[in-house]
Amino acid sequence: MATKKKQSVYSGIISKYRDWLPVKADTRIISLCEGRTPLIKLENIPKTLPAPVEIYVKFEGLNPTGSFKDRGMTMAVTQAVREGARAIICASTGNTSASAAAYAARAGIAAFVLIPEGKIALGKLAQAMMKGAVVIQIQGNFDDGMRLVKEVAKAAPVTIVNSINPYRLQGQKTAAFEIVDELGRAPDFHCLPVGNAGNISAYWTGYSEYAGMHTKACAFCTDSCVYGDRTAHISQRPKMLGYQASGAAPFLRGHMVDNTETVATAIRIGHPQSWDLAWAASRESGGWFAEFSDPEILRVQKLLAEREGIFCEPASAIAVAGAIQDIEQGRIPAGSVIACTLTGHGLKDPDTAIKQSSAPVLKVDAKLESVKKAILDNMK
Ligand code: AN7
Repeated sequence: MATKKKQSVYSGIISKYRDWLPVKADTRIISLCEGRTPLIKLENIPKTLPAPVEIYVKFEGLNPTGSFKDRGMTMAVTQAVREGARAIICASTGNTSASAAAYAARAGIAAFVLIPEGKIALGKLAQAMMKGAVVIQIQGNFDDGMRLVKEVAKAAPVTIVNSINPYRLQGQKTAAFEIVDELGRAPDFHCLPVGNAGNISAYWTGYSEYAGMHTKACAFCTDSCVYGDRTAHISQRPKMLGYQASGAAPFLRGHMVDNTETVATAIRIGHPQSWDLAWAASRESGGWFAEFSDPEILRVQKLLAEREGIFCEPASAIAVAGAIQDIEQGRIPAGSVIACTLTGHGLKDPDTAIKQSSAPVLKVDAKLESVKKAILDNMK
């Protein structure tokens, strides 16, 4: 009998992209098999647009904790454990806390998470609580939490795992690698939501490294590259398009914002930590920023769910809202290949989804006739 060939088991982004990451050979990797998320080509929404384009969504909601944060967290926690940390800490609008809690649990260390009271989606809070993080609700917003975390990390033995930790962006840049590996090229445009602005900076680093270049966003390449010479995988990098909620849009205002409000609580951030890096990504790539109101964000979240069967959280939908608007306004030309990052899963925030859903939930008698009538009355 022929022996079965041993399959190689996928074990996360560090193993996959090790040559591109600051990880030593003997380092214990803390992973939950994050990454390898699907790049889904939209089929129905593009047909409604004035110009023929290809739109792909990178569904990062399918990471182990339901958001893109896992890519950065595997790196940050792996490094923290290597340095002997016994506790990690972050401020969070929700997803970072869920991810930090998961990777800390995996590593067997403590996680402390500071969240804005009443402004975090239920699914995210449930994750942090279940995974044993110490949840500290503050009577303030994310920006207050971030300030406190920086202060407390100077006074207590905790490692910050927010994206000011340079290992975070290193992990997150692997999403750009995956897109190129799959498409065989870089997209012409890359659309994504911007909160703390770490992710847009990370993608730009990833695309730049695959183009054989280096950016300011790579804290590990100062004068010379720590990884040595690279042959370019791609000849062109995408224009980076960043979208914000109007109630939390410092990149549109041109300065930090103090009073933030938006239904997209994930990106309710007025003092982005990667301000300079994100501006660099935007300028170097020839991209731009734009903003959307809460009703527009929710409309596109619903559109993706209804027309494509893809359920992302409100903050994520803003990437597709941006792509649609820029195609309609001609800023993205016909024939373009567009990638949109759907940063988090819709199940993170069931309250917002149910509140805005117009889908009828019918109540009928438990009888064949009643169920049959409900079906015939509601055929598309
Ligand atoms: C779904 O969890 O900042 O611009 O504390 O959860 O890299 O900050 C979340 C951010 C987009 C913005 N989409 O990314 C946190 C946090 C979702 C997010 C962003 C976040 P960045």
